[in-house]
Amino acid sequence: ILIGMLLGIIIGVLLQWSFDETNDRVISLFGLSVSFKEFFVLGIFDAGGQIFVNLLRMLVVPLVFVSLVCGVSSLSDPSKLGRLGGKSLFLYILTTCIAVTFALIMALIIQPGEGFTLPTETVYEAKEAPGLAQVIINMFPSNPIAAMADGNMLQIIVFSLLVGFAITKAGDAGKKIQGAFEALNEVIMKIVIVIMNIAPYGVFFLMAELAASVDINAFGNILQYFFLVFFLLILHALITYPVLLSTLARLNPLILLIKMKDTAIFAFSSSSSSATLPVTMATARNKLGVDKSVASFTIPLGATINMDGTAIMQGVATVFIAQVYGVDLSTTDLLMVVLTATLASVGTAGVPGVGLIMLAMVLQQVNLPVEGIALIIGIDRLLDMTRTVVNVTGDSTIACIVAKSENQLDKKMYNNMDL
Ligand code: DAS
Repeated sequence: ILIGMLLGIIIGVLLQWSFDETNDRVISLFGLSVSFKEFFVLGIFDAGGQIFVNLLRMLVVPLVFVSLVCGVSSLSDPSKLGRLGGKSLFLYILTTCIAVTFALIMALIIQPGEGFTLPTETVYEAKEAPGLAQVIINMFPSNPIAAMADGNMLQIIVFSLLVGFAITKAGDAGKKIQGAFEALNEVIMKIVIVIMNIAPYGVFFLMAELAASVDINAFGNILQYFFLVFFLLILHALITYPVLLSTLARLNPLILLIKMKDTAIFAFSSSSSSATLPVTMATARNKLGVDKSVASFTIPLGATINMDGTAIMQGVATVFIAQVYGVDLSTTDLLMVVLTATLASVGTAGVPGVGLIMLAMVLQQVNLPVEGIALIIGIDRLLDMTRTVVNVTGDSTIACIVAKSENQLDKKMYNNMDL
């Protein structure tokens, strides 16, 4: 997968350099004259990349539904679910709050937006940020099939929990259904392995299309913003999570970071926590020793509500945009950013670019001009890829901590570096 990624970047950059607008060779196919670069970049690489991401997404709803039902129905005592949920939720919210608070403080110190000229065009219409009550109400599906069709992850999670719980109370009938779900789960995990086998090609296409189309001169004027976010993302992944893992679970954090390599590449190239979910789940269960009953609950929940990387971008972007527009953020404003960024990440699924849409909610909440997003949209894709890696690393870290606290982590498997 690593080779696929590096090859993709090399080919993409070559394509960007050798075929820019001036000397882009035109090839005529069946009377259609199309530019060589367009044919490759917008044709083959884009199609290949989209097919690969679609294949990954295809699995998300069935995988979450089936593995969650299996996970809950295999719980010896369902009351454990409350503990699992409580621990996961607390840790997810805690790490996101740490992430966005740290980002705000660093952005206020570094002042990345000082001395910046303003663009004019507007980009985003901010959607109303969902209030806490609304987020909770929206978690309960009025139509679970519609929730699955729409990929509404929080509703799917709630429905799966109820089905799994009901199975434990349904005696023989429940046993039959549980067997069916176990079998289905095995089949779905086999599909994950098939898709992971074609990953090198999918990652190649995704990276080639990106490297050939990223607008390199957009960096000139917002390098400070870019590198501050990038630096904080790395810091959060290499300090916050390892500290939590070694203090709360007494596990060697280096092992987790090394075993997360494939998951990180999937997250980086797909920019989507939920598309990476099948791989995050497979890694947690087969490499980090997290028991199925814990992984099938904490990982999908994390992929949906835990986006520390996104919260870091939103913290820095908010301060950056406030500075550019000459707005002083009060302490109340900063607290509102922490709350809104945390809530926004709970309310939205992990798909590419969702961080920017949520940023519009955060800016609106503190009365900042939403068009400030135009400043950072040019390089957001690269940051999106990096923060998605941080998001899935957080999900895996919390899964290990919760599993360890429930004595559901196979420490031998975790420490086995051959896996
Ligand atoms: N791409 C999102 C994710 O999948 C993160 C983001 O958009 O900020 O986690």
